[in-house]
Parts: sequence; structure tokens; C-alpha cells
Amino acid sequence: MDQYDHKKLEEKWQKIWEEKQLYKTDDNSSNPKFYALVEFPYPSGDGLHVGHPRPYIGMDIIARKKRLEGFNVLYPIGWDAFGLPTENYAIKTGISPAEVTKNNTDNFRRQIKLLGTSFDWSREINTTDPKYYKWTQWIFLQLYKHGLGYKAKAIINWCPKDKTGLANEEVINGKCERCGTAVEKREKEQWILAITKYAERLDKDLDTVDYSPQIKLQQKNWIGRSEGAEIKFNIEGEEASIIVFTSRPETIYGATYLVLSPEHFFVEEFLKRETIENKDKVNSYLQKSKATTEIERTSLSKEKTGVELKGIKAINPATKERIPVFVADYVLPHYGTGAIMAVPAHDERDGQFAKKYTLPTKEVIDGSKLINSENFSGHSIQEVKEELVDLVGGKMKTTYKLRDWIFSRQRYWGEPIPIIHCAKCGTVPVPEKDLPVELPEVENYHPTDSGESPLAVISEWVNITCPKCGGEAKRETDTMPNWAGSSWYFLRYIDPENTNALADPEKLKKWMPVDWYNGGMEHTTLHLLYSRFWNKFLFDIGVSPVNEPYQKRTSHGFILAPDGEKMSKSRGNVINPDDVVNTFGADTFRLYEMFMGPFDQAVKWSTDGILGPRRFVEKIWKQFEKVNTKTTDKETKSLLEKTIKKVGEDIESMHFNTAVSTLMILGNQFDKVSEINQLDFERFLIILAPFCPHLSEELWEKCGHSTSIFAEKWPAHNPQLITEEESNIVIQINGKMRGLVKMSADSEQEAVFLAAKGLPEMAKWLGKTEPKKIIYVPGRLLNIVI
Ligand code: ANZ
Ligand code: ZN
Repeated sequence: MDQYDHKKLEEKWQKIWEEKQLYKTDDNSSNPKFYALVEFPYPSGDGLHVGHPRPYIGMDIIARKKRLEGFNVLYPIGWDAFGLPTENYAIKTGISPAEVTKNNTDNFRRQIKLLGTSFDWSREINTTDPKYYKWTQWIFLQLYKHGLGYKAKAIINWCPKDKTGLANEEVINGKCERCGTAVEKREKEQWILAITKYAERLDKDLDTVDYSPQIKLQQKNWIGRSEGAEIKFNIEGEEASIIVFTSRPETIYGATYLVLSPEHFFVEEFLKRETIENKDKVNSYLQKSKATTEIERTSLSKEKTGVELKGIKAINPATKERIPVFVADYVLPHYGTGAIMAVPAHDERDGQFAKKYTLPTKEVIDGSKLINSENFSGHSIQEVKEELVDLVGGKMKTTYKLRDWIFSRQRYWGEPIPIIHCAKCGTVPVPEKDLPVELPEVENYHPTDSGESPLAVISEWVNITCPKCGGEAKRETDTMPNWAGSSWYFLRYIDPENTNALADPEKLKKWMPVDWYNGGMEHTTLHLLYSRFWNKFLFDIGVSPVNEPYQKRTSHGFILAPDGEKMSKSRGNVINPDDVVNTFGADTFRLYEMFMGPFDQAVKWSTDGILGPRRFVEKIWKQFEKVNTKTTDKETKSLLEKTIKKVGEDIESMHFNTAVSTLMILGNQFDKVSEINQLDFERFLIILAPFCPHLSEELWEKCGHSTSIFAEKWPAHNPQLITEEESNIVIQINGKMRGLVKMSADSEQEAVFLAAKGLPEMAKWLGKTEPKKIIYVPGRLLNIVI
């Protein structure tokens, strides 16, 4: 037999698969559908590193198994190609981002193909392609027309170096995630999407999907649903009042002071007054708190600061007591009403604050009962909560932490927002027939010095006639954030060439929802939330056929560099998959990536670690010489059945590492025997095929087949041939030991009872009467009560 030559063999099969279009999805197949999705990559100039393929290989294994099980599988890929790195490169070099993107995607495509992945490349999409972003713009227009897109002044994080607004998650410890410059706050007119209108559904509908518990929790925390009440506190001797939001209205008898956020409108009102004792102190406090980040403000460990608004008192509507009013930055402007009733006995932050400023603390809750609360004392919280809110004239209210989505950037490399500003007609949407609004060529990709997109200086692009009145008008020059294109891409894969609609409704109905979506841990908050929001909106307007886009969502861990750090060009610790595949082959690479550790956890790359998988592949290659028509011995046969069962289960639960080790154990067993029956070996090849598709195809061919192994059926295991570890199970009658049966430790109660009945010494107890009760300790003891 030939030497194992991974290069020859992998090139051969990749060519055959491409020629036969083996992974091209047939929309007309009547087999049950399975839509497998991975997060499409951002094609950076650095190319793929070995961390990128981990999710592609994992989902590839699932997709291949599903095909073997008879599903019609859709497994697509494309490019999420708008974004800053390409743009910054264009600013530096003057090369257009479109050209850079083309080169980068060519390189990524070549690399991904080398790995023997089973993507349907005929459906490849690119978010920067005008044929694609036409529909991103179209969705924006629908949002706008339904009142969910609006322009407003917003405080944004501003990077003075990149000259761009940053999303909160792009600010790391107060610095720009990309360039490390200290981030400033700026007020700017921004396009905003009203995602908060969907907060309730985004929270509640998590009950209808199969996401890992951790991902659900992340979504829930980000949405931040909180049930509570809004309660009005009057200011003594004035018309003015302050409304607070509390999640613990039952503690109102312990509310000994109020706190306003520095941004609260009443603070400004207050400072307008003629006579204020401590105006300067309040003013200087407001100045100081402006410089503090939100994270510092909410941190429990940070010392609480604040200042009293001297000269006014609020009235606690329950106790009727006069209580002081403070401004303190631990209260945030955009949550609840931006004002709280402080209950130092039961809220930690209030407690710290009260201690520092020696404010009264009053306990009003003991366990789940109220105390020191007049008529309500002695009652349980649940009993009186709503009645109490009623009594003080408040109302029950559900609040969300989620904020509306700031949707503009003042940059070049993004989808132009399809809006026209007319002096006479105001804001006019670009007519749908004029979509896409294409990005024009520019000389210079740098934002203007006043912080506008470079589009703003191309007068022949900006100046346009108003589609409504024909008068002079200007185009919007803001572009969309890089979250836009990925908020609906799963719909486009279903019908990527469609020019009349974002996708054909019949095809959407056939393929949606995505059956299984796997992606990075870092995208399980925002991307997941944004795309669920867009899909829900599209569902509401009759475009998407489903309320939730993803039936199942899992995530994978990063692959770290051998030094334990994140791989990055600047650290010089990147491992390029091209080199690994060149030396060891794609099959070995795939096996190693799945074998190196639990799929959902971070693992370090180790070039030594890949030797084991390589030896396994070579071993299997040689074992073909033992294949013949004789019967496989009992022990090997039993292990094969076990392996088929375990590998199937492990793939379904993404326990790829234990699936690989199970395959390796079988490989060792094959080594010990002198012959393997061909049919048994073929069943083994089929379960190996999702992991090592090239090797399996080649050996399958050597077994005499002329069609692809992927046209086969996933084998069923034979449970009767699985000999488990046997154990002695004690049989008791009414608690006394009367016999022993030797059986598999995972036998069911029914089987053990039957075996016990078969023991001759049991006849006198179990002969005629039915037992009253049977108690079974699996694998150890069966107590029959008669
Ligand atoms: C009285 C109280 C007593 C509170 C108690 C808590 C415990 P969650 O549950 O996260 O929704 N709060 C309200 N608005 C705030 C704001 N803008 N900035 C900072 N804190 C604010 O939190 C709701 C609780 O957080 C509210 O209930 C309020 O304090 C505080 F034993 O009111 B509570
Ligand atoms: Zn007009």
C-alpha cells in the first residue's frame, strides 16, 4: 500500500467535491431541512489564524453528520466586511477599502477551503457588496417608516484620535478599544434605533428557544428587566415633586432620604433658584462627576460621594416624614427615573452612603415580613406590596436596562444611511427604487476635522434634488455601524441572488429558523440581541416567517497562542493554519482542533499536541491492509458498536474532544487484531468521515466504492453487542438478601427484576404473588417488597 500522502489525497478529494458540487444545497429536496450557521468572519489583512477554524470545523462535523442522517443541510458562509481595520488601512495606504476587502476575502476563502470544510460556496455573501447592502438599507427604511429609526442628540463615547463615536463595548477601561486613546464624551445628533420597544419580547421569548443557560442569562442581564414601582415624593411647600423607581416598594417606610443623579432635570431647576446655601458646592460636584465613567459610578467598591441640596426637603409619602435630598453619581441618569428613594438598611450602596454622611437607617424588613411599617407590619412582602404602592399613589412598573441603539458612525466604510434632508420637506427617505445608495469613491478616507464622515465633503454626492419636492436637498452622510450587516445575514443565505426581495418568502419559510447557530462568547450579547431584534421586526412586517431567528445557540472557546495569550500579529504569536495543514494535513488539523480540549472552553495551541492525531491518521491508513471478509472478533466488534453510539452522541452535544478520544481507542484496538471485517471497517469510516473527510473518502474508495462516503447513511449501533462492565446486583426480599444476579451495571429495573425471577431460589417468594413495591438502586441493589 502507498505511503500516506496527505497533500496528494486532500487535493484530490477537494477537487472531486468541488466538481461534483457535493455540498451545494438543493432548495427542492424533500428531505427534512437542517440549517447550520456559524458567525461569518471579518476578513482582516492578517489572514486566518488557527483560532478561526475551530467553530467552522465543529459545525462542519455536525453538518456532515446531519447529511449522513438524511437531512437536507444548509451550511453557508460569507464575509462581514465593513469595519474599522480595513478603513484604517485605507487611510494609511490610500488603497480603497473595497480593493483591500477583495484581497482579504480571496485569502480567507482559499484558507477555509484548505481545511476541507463543507460550506455551500455558491451562497457566499459579502456585506460590503452593494447587492447585499441594498437590503440592509431597505431594512433601515422599513424601521424608519415604522417609527423605529429616529434622529436625536445623544451623548456618545468619542475617540479623539479615530474621530469616531464608539459603542460602550468598544471602550475598555475608559480607552478606545482600537487605539488606546482616552475616550471623551460628546453630544452629537445620531440615528438611533428603538430596540427598547422590543425589550419585553426580547426577554420573554428567550423561553421559546434552546440557548445554553449561560447565553440566556447574558441576554437577560443585558436587557435587564426589573419589576417595581414608580412613586412620587413631594417637595415640602412646593408644587415640585420627584418620581423615583424602586424594585423594593415594600421598603418605603425605611426610605430616609432621596438621591438624584447629577443629570436629573430637578438639579438644574434647583440651581436656578435665587437663594441656595451651597450652590458652589453642588456645582463643583456636578463638574467632578462628569469626568467619572459609568462603570466607576456603579461600582460597589468605589467610595460613594454626593452633596445635599440644602434648603429643601422631600416628604416620604408613607411616613409623612421630612427627608433630605441629595445629588450623587451612584444614581444613573438613564435607568428608571434617574432618582431613587434610599433605603440604607436594605440597600448596600445606600448603606455605604448613609454611613459616610451619617444619615438615619431604619430596618423595615425581617426575613420576608415587614416591620416598623405601621399597619403593614407583620404582613408578608407579597401580601402587601401592591396595596402599599396604591396607598402612596404610586404605580407598578416594569423597567429595562436596555437602551436604544445608537446607529450612526461618522465614517466612510459602512452602509450609507438612505436618508435625504430637504429644507422644505424635512427628513425624506430615499425611494426604494433608488436603492442601493452606493458608497462613492473618495480621495481621502479620513473623517473631516469637525468629525463628519468623509462623504460630507463630496459635494456631487451630497447635493441632490429632493425626491418629494424636487428642490435642493442633501444626503445623510452618516454610515451604519458594523453591526448592521450581521443583523440579518442568515436570511440572505437562503436566497443570496434575489434582486426583488431580501429573499423569496417561500424559501424563507422552508429554511427558517436556523436550527443551530454556533459563535463566539463575545457575540452572545450584542450581535445576538441586535439580530433577534431585526428578525422580530421583519417578522412583524411579514418578511421573516419566524419570531425567533435561531432555534439553538451555542458558543465555543478561543484558541490561545502557545504562550497562553490571545493570538495577534502585534504580539507575534500567531499560528497560521496554512503551515500546519501543509506539514500535517487538513484531516490531522481538524482532529487536533477538536481533540485539544472541551469545545466551549479556551485552550492553548501546542504544536507537539498535534503529533498524536497525526499518528492516529497514519495508523488508520495502514489498518486498511487488515481489512478482509473474515469475522471481526467479539471484543473489537463490541467496542465498535460502543464507539458508534458514543461518537454520535458526542457530536450532538459538541463533546468533540471525547468523540475523538473514543475513535482513538478503537484505532488502538484495531492495532491489536490481525483482521477487521470490511463491513465493520466501513461503518467505522462513516463515523470518522465528519472529522477526517479526505482520509475516509480515500479508504472508502479503496474498499471498492465509486460513490462518495457522504452519500451513505450514518450507521446504527447494535445495543445487543455492547458488552458493558458487569456487576453483581444484590436481590433482597423485604430487605433481606436472598440472591445475586450478574448483569450490566446500567441495566434497567425491569431487566433486573426479570433476572431475579429467573433465579431458582426466588421461586418460593416470587412464584405466585405480585410484589407490592420494588426499590432499585441502579447497578447495585433490587429490594422486592411482597
Ligand atoms: C429602594 C430599594 C431598597 C432599592 C432596597 C433596592 C433595594 P434593579 O433591581 O437592578 O432594577 N435604582 C433605581 N434607579 C436607579 C438609578 N437610576 N441608578 C442607580 N440605582 C437605581 O435595581 C433597582 C433598584 O436600584 C431600585 O430599587 C433603586 O433602589 C435602585 F432594599 O429602591 B431600590
Ligand atoms: Zn423636499
